[in-house]
Amino acid sequence: MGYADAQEGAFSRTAFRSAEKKYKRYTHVSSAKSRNQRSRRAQVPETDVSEVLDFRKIAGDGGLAVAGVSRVEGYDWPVYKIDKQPGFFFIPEALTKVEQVQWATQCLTTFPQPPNRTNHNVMYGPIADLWTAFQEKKVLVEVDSGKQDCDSVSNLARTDSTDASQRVDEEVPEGVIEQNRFHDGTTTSGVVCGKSWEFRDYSKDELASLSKSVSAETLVRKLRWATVGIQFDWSKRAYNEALPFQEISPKLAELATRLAKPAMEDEDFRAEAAIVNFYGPDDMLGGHVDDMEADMSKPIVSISLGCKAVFLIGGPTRDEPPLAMFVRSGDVVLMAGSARHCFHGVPRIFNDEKDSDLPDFTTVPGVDGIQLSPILDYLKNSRINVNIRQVH
Ligand SMILES: O=C(O)CCC(=O)C(=O)O
Repeated sequence: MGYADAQEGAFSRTAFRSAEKKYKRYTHVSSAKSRNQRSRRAQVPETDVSEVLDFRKIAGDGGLAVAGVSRVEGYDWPVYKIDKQPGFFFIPEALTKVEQVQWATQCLTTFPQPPNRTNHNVMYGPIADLWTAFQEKKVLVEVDSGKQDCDSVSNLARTDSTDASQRVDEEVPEGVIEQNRFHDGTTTSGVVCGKSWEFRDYSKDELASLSKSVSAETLVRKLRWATVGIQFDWSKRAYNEALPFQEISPKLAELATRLAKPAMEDEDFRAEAAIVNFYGPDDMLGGHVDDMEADMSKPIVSISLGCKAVFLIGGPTRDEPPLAMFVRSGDVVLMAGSARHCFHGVPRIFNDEKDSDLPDFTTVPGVDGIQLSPILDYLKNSRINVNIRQVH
């Protein structure tokens, strides 16, 4: 977050950019050469993942030895460090299956609740009870509120990442399109004075007569981020403590403090803010540096839930070739010290059943009466990342 230099160099052929292109998802597209030629389907290149570091293989029975990767002593569970990345730690399977389901449930139900902001704020203002509305098949409609007050922070779209207009098309094989960028940089200010949005039950016929409406299902599908704890203003690339916020819950703070231990010296990590990223199959997060926290030596505690992904960590410039590694549901990455100044990103989500490496969650109990199957259905095609920060 903060994302210094996120746009810079996006056009140039840097080592980081090359790695993103190597791992990103390509999809088939038909290309008609001319009116008289038959359209043809291009060959989608297989992604070569042979160089992707797999910590589960390193931690597994017989432990695969990888040069430059070693286990950190002093913990009852496996914690790994990488010689070339001081301050970077990887904890495979840090969360149990029960914890993964519990936190995924929180991410979809509680974390997007106001006063926490999401990418939808900019268009619709605060949306309460999105997940419930999705379960009840509700529709968000624009209504006259009579109020004249407007959202003073209107431009909160996350603009940290390169967008689709920055594609380097000459490298894309003919007939293959690149996947959508995760954060599209949209900065529309959609909050109109005197109008607000409410969830309602509408029949299809009634909906046809409405000019402005969007289903809760679409809103869940298009949910891209939520900010928890001290709120972050993407347009200013800074925390905005003037915005109302709820403190990080003691349970999340306790989890983050426990997980952060390998990257802390003598004191305890204090969880003050978190960003929850929601990735669909075609989403990615472009290379960036998180540099908005006052004390950059403190770790970012980054939890993966749902489908497997490729995570890249490079150096302080995009010119340094990044290391690629798989992150699976339950894995935790810590970035502290000099690793905090390194470009990182997520170029690829694997949502195919054979590649997603989703644990079997069917035996896991649900949370607080919330129906589990829609949460598990969501996870089948998505990845959620919760990254927790100490701001001060
Ligand atoms: O999704 C991830 O694993 C990384 C997220 C991240 O780098 C960020 O939100 O700054």
